[in-house]
Amino acid sequence: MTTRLQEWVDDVARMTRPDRIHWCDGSEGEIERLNGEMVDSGVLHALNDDAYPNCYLHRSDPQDVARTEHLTFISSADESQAGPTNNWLSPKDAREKLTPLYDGSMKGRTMYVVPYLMGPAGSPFSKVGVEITDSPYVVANLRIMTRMGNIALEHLGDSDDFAPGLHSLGDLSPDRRFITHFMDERLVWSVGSGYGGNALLSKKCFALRIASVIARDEGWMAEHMLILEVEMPDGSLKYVGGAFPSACGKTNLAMLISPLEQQGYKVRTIGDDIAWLAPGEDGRLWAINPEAGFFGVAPGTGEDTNPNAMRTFNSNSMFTNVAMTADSLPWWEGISDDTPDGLTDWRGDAWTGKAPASHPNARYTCPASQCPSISPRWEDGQGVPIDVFLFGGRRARLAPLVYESTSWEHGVFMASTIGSETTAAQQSGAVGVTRRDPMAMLPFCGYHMADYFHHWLDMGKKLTNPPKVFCVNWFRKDADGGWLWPGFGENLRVLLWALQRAEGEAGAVETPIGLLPEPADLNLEGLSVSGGVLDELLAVRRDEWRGEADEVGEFYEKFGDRLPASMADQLSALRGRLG
Ligand code: OXD
Ligand code: MN
Repeated sequence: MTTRLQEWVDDVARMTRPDRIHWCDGSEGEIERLNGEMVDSGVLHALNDDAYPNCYLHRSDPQDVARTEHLTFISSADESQAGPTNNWLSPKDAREKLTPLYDGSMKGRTMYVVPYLMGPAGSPFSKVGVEITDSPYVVANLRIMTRMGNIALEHLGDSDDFAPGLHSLGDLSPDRRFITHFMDERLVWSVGSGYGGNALLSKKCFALRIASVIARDEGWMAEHMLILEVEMPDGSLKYVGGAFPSACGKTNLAMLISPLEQQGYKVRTIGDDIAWLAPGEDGRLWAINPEAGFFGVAPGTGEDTNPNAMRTFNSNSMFTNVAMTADSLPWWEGISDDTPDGLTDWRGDAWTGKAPASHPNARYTCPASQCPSISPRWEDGQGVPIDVFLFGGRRARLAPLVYESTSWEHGVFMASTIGSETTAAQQSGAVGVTRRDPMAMLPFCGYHMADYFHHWLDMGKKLTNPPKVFCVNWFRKDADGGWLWPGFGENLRVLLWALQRAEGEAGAVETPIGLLPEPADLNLEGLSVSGGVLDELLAVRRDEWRGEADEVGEFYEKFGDRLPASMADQLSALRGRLG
């Protein structure tokens, strides 16, 4: 172990004053002991051991059920480095505000030192983080979500290159809750929340916010993207990176079941939430999934929507804020058609039927290795070469099912404009309002978003064979509010068009917003979608898009003259094409 690590652990212990310090080794014995202790203390409930062996339910504080973006900060030296879309807290103010909250915060508790590795062991992409936490629930989740324990210390060797993260539950009050990122030190401080994205510092804090800054400096990319593999009928393997705002079905898309197996199209999962991507010597962009587990939204997950997820979390998994049946099975809206009698709701009370039994942001945490669709290449240390990027949000109108960019710059422009209706994954703000979410990174980019656009443009210059960029929208509705597109597995048909376009094999028509398929360009075999519905799914209405261009213009104003000139040019060119 390095001196830097030991010194940091000693400093934290002096500040937080735990009763005990435990260095996690990641062993089976350790997690068994820890889970047993949590069952004894009521932090976890063991679920039905026949149907869900080694699975547990955790009920969080009802005030602590989602990421809290308004309490999440970037503590870069200078406010302008954080940009207009992040909350900024000066490093000095952050220390002054948070130090008293950490002062003695671990008294009577155990302090866990949790080394973890992001990325496969031995991969040049992989990075080590160390989280100090007083939450055994966080330790158990980190053990699923990352390669945790000795494996990380071995990767670190005698290097000092690790990202430290300090987490304490504090008193769980939102009034004393802060999550901040000291960018110059690659350090995260989080206090006052035990919820996933606020407390599992490996995920949004390190693998996205901190990593996005490291990636900018080192010439790679940390993105809020799923990675999936498509095997074509000739046996070739294609790779898709997909960025969608939270709760738009990334996990379902990453695990989709091919409706075209008989035609020889197979789909496998590499990752469902985060991708680290770097240019290869071949001029392509190569990606790894730095995580080792899935932290998915439970409600809406069922046999018909995501059977692969159902097979992934039925052992060795953790459930948070779901309901429970009388037989101690986890339950949520969408897992079954019928609602069993005798449910206990997510708060632990007998369910009255007046509100959802599970929290809308209830989660499962499960090992990626258990996923039936996991690709044999998911732990390939070299990563996989990305053929196409998909960007999408939830748009009830306007955005067609799919459209393709005409250049890398146009693709970066398109990706910067995606928007989505807000969901329950964000604790603050109204649900159902459309907000712009460039590259689905708005809550996760650790620096000025305009500089992030520059970085995307620069990366394109380093790639002789960049991924083709597409926007998709599975969520378009008809006048009566019904979905136009069946979604789920059928989304493969859209992916296939994109992959064929990347190979120069499928047709497209030019429109003012980009290239669109005609219905005949899509593989629709076995799918019953009427011609009228397809026309509506692929409709581009100039008047609506003129309004959209105005909104994008307003959004871009936030960035002032830091916005790359070529993005402003793309917007004017769009306006020109719309007339
Ligand atoms: C997540 C999120 O939990 O994006 O992955 O909110
Ligand atoms: Mn996410």
